[in-house]
Amino acid sequence: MTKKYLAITGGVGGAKLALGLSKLLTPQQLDFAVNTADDFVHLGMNISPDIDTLMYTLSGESNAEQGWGRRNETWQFMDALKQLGEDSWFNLGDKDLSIHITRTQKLKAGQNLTDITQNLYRQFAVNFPVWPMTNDSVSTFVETENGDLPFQDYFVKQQCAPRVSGFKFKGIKSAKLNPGIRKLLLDPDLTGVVLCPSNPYVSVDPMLALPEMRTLLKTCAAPVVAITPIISGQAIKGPTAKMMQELAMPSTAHTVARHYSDFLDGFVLDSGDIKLSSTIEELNISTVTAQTLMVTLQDRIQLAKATLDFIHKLRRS
Ligand code: FO1
Repeated sequence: MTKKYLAITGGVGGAKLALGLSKLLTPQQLDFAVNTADDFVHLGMNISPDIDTLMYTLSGESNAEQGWGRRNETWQFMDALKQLGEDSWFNLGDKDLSIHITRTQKLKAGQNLTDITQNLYRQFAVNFPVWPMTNDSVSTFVETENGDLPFQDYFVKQQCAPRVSGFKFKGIKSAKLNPGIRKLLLDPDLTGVVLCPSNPYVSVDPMLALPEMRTLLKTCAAPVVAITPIISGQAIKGPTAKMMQELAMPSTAHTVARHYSDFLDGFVLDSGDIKLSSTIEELNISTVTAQTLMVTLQDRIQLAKATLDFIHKLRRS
């Protein structure tokens, strides 16, 4: 029987492991569920950063230094916009614009985000089924010392500087989990679920907050395994560790494992954090160590392999 995995991913960090998994598994074996709570309307366009980051990463089109946006990008639109004195804090490359304009037009014409996304991925020769977490509109707001900030305002405009005290996912209660994700999580032949190393609070939590999602993860037939986004107390990229400190939690892999402890079967932590294994196992979560820093493509593939091996071990035990 074909093995079947679901990888749950947010932005740049998650996409790195997603690429590793895509090199080991076929589109028949691997689906992706993607966060859409970072999505926003900017300059009249519907932007879906995590969907696009995954698409560019899997197709080899991503800007490797930034992690987001396209390689060999040009910025004439942004330069012209700046000359007009208009809003230029969110950088939209000339080639990248074609995606936002296409998405906006098709949403306006009544297509749903899943169909639009899957068609765009096909144009980029990415054949893995990709499921936006929902077709409905959900927006993350970061609760800060300066009030509630829309996610991209906090993340890009204010460079994650304001102190964080919590998060809100506007629209979450009435949003429906994507039926494609629901179907996979109910499949008795599902082999494994991988929670990629994305920010637990702003990339993964919106997906977990969708009605049904947490229960489906608790009851699905397959082991659910998360990979740490924190190595030796530091986030490789992004504000995860800073958020933990501001939320008065230790910035450790243990905090991440505990965050998912109601549904998690296994946790991959960095080899340098091996001392945390026993306290994570006390949460009834199996652990394995691996090199979780992904610099090269080989690192991504190796971590993906360690994750899949771990899932198989958990299935046997
Ligand atoms: N991140 C930035 O730090 N600065 C930007 O100007 C920026 C523009 C941008 C445009 C399109 C896109 O798909 C992503 C973009 N990102 C930018 C990344 C994005 O803010 C984050 O990747 C996610 O929302 C967090 O996961």
